[in-house]
Amino acid sequence: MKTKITELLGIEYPIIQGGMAWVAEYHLAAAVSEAGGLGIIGAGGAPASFVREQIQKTKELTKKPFGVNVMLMNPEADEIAKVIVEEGVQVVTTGAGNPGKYLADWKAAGIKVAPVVASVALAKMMERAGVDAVIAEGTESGGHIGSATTMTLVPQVVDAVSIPVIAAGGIADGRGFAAAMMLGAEAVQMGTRFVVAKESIVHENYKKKILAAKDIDSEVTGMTHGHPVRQIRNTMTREYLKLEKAGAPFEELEHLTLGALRKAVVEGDTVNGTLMAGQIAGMIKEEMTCAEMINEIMEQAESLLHGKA
Ligand code: TUI
Repeated sequence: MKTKITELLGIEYPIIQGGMAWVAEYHLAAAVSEAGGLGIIGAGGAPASFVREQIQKTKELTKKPFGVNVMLMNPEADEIAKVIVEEGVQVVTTGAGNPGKYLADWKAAGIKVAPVVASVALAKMMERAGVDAVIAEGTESGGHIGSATTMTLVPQVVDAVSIPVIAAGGIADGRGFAAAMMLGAEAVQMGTRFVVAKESIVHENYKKKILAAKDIDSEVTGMTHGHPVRQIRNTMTREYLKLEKAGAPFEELEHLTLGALRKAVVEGDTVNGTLMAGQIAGMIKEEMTCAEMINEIMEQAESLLHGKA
């Protein structure tokens, strides 16, 4: 399938992997790129040296394009921005902030840049700053989120900018993909479905929680402190929300979440860990390879979009 995004990025299918902290490491990124999508290394809160290693390992596994996601709250974001240029990375996505100060260097290096936006205002600002595309991410997504839904955000961003729009949040099969195209998107970004990919290194306990999740099993913590994070309900979220409701200060709440994503992804701690996942987790029932997922999604979407379903 050809779209403005497959042409821009030099990929086969308009499916981009979310830049998930801890989860989106080189095995997953390489597998998605090898399957014809765009694999992404998620820098998350990692040091720049770790990101460089991840880039080098991905290059050993695939000759196809891949990208790096810069989580802009990372204290080493400046160094990571430089590593990306030095290593000749072809595509950058960003999250949790405004990447404005890095754009000149990235564009001078010929890097394609697609920031995540959660509002029309930021999408327009990013277009003016010269980015190549924007990722309109709805509140259905896992992890750090904005407040608009994918259904409302994507068409409003499409109407507001002339650059291609990538839809994200709540998309995990060919129906969601086709719907995103109907809203005017040129590609989709998926996170939660790739967490349970066979190539994903995420702890089996975490994967089982996603596979067992029902439609309303996610919860948003941190709303009162301006850092809302969607994750699967567990002992930690119950405790967090109880304290948050009682007006606990940020420092006390932060204590609960510090290192909790690592606990979930690496140690498989589903009680005290942060099981970030989107609302679509309830629909994901099977662990598959990235190639199987992408092929299934594209087949379903093509038949829907061509009226054959
Ligand atoms: O960034 C994400 N999702 C994430 S980042 C993350 S790392 C983390 N780890 C532990 C606790 C908390 C976070 C986990 N999930 N998605 C992209 C995204 N960006 N969603 C929303 C935004 C966003 C919000 C506001 C982007 C820009 C923005 O505007 C800021 C500004 O300065 O204008």
